[in-house]
Amino acid sequence: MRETRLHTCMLCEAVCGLSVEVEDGRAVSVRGDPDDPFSRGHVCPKAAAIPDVMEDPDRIREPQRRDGERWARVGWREALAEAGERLAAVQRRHGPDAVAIYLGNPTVHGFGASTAAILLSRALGTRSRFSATSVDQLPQMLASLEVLGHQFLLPVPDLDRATFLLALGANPRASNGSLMTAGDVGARLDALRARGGRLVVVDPRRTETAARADRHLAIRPGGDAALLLGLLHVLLGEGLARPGRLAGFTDGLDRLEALAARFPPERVAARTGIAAAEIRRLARDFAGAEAAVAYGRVGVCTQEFGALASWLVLALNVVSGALDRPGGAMFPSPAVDLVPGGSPGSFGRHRTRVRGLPAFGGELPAAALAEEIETPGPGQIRALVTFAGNPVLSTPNGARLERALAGLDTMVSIDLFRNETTRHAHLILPTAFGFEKDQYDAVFYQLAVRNAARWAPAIVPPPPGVRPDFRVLLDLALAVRARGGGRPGWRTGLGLRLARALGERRLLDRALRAGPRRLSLAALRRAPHGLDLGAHQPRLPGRLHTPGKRLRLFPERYQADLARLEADVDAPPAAGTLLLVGRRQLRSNNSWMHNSLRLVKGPAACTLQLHPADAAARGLADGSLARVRSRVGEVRVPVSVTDAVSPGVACLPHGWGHARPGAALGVAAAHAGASYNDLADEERLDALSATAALNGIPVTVEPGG
Ligand SMILES: Nc1nc2c(c(=O)[nH]1)N[C@H]1C(S)=C(S)[C@@H](COP(=O)(O)OP(=O)(O)OC[C@H]3O[C@@H](n4cnc5c(=O)[nH]c(N)nc54)[C@H](O)[C@@H]3O)O[C@H]1N2
Ligand SMILES: Nc1nc2c(c(=O)[nH]1)N[C@H]1C(S)=C(S)[C@@H](COP(=O)(O)OP(=O)(O)OC[C@H]3O[C@@H](n4cnc5c(=O)[nH]c(N)nc54)[C@H](O)[C@@H]3O)O[C@H]1N2
Ligand code: SF4
Ligand SMILES: [Mo]
Repeated sequence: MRETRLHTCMLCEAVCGLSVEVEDGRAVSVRGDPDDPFSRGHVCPKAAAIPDVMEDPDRIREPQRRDGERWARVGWREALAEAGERLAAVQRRHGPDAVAIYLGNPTVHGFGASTAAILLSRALGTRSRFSATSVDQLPQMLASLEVLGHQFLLPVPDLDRATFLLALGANPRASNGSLMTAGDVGARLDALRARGGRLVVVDPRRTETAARADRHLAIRPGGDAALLLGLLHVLLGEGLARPGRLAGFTDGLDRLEALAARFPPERVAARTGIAAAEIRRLARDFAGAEAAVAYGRVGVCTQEFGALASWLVLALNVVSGALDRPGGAMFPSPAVDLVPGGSPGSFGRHRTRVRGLPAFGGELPAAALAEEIETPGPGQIRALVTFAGNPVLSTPNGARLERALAGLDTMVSIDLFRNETTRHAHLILPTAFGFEKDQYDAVFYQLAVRNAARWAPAIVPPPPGVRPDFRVLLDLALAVRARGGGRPGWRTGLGLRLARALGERRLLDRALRAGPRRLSLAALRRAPHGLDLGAHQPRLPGRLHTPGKRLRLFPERYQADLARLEADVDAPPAAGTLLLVGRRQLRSNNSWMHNSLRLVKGPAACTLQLHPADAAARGLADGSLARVRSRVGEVRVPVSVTDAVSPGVACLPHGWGHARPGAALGVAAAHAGASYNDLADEERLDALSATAALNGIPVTVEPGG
């Protein structure tokens, strides 16, 4: 029997509503749900690949145990008991911090998984906590913590009402938007321009988004903080600042003005690669637009000046009055509000043992994981739990991390596949995926351009040997605790047993009822296409979490990093080196969907883009193989010559590199590509926030034989 069921895509932040044809318990086709008021029927090519992942012959369908290089099936009871005992034994012997946990990106793509993953983290009682945050949005969360008082108070561009979008280091036409959940973001960008609005993109590459913008400014990698100071210089120096009602509760405007005064466009032009006249024009256009908003994303965060640049994006929105104004950068009012209950966040409360790098929100930078495993001494990491992550391909110097993982006493991975990371585990615990799970995106409705909510129940049964994430995470936590693991005195907040007994649905129902809109699971069930909860309303100063509800425009924290910025701004550009930047691709999703033939067939996607002049200077032509070297490693990849990248810039997508031995991903291995993060340097960090500076890596490129 064939029936149409509704679900929500769990792959990227756009949370598209899906209409799925189900036949005999199998999803046979996936389309956009035209009746979803938020995504309006939009989907991208990845949605069709969800069933590919569910039915992938390489998917792990029963717990597996590794003995040397051999893998064998093991029952759940035995697997959980053994995982619990192995982890608890390490903690009993070496202390709670000897067990680390790494939470990958899909953790935030579901209410049940994220809730249970936090509980497992707390149950382990370890300070050795890592996640994808420190290779992603950490600088934006830090800016929100410092300026607004809460790490989750992330302002979102009010895309549907803006008349001028300044996008830095973001490519929503490929990524479908990030920290800006927007169904059919391409159509929303088109609509902005159709109503007379303007889109200006700042990116070292003429991206898919830049190619359809009013203006593209090809910035030199890492130049954003300098550019933003140049813009602020013009705004503040020419009397164009319009903080409006924000001025009534903002501190530090005078100090920001004094800082910006030191950065006239003429001073930053060489560092940014953007002419002073262009910077002045941009500042005036931005100030003159009715509803302008600045938006920065991955390219602004994962670079050498990620923290300063992310702060200055927010500062530009304050100075121009865009913050909390319709058409500006606004704060959603989601049905499940993560701000009041969630921890406001912290920075530098503890540090890594080896390099002394700061924790953010209790998490240590992923760039430090390998050395914390390798370096002996008290607190050395001897065991690792990974959940829905692939740090060997997604964090800097993956090759080193891989060697470190091989030396662990114990590793337990909760994942769908035996991939480049999980193949080092001693036990892999497989979970339900896709349409086999309920879907509610608490995190992404907190980041949506319009208030919305959509809940979908699982619509097909999982393979009999797998279990829901929620249950596996809690059962693992209980198994470790039962054997004397964890940290005495550390509580999980919500009890593990209680959480397990209540189950994911009742916990969600509670969270919805406690939320500001007093919704319930029943209310969401009655609206299977999703609820439109309206446009954003101004929420400041009420929503600020700072003492006295003041907006701290110039937090002390950033002062310390300004000397480094000034030195960089005035340094002459190094001649001859190429700077490597990343490239997200519509048909690829971080490191883990390359086993879907439908997505990887066709011309190779993992190519190094070079400007024609740079290619010619190195004797490289389109399609020829290049050897790319950085301080930490080298890869060989085919070249694709294009003037979309600026001279001096080389561009490579991340998440590839599937030729490593030991993984069980047949299709991906046949379309292996090379891993960007074999070039990314674990010592190249944004010095202030310890976020990995994955972009702007100096590399040499030569013919690769
Ligand atoms: N198809 C697809 N969609 C995805 C993902 C995916 O892998 N594939 N991943 C998802 C995830 S986890 C995230 S976090 C989001 C990310 O979403 P985005 O941030 O929109 O994605 P990117 O394409 O990485 O955009 C970063 C841009 O920064 C540019 N850049 C590099 N260095 C600099 C610099 O120094 N300054 C400036 N101004 N720009 C620079 C790069 O050229 C690139 O175009 O995408 C999500 N959506
Ligand atoms: N050079 C470079 N590196 C980057 C980036 C970049 O732009 N450039 N981007 C960074 C960013 S923004 C991010 S978010 C990270 C992502 O980095 P990670 O989070 O470490 O890795 P992913 O590639 O997202 O891998 C997700 C894993 O989760 C598994 N998985 C998927 N769905 C589920 C599920 O429902 N349940 C379970 N149990 N497992 C599941 C997949 O099989 C896969 O193993 O990469 C970062 N690394
Ligand atoms: S845009 Fe994102 S949420 Fe929408 S179908 Fe594609 S991957 Fe899924
Ligand atoms: Mo990400």
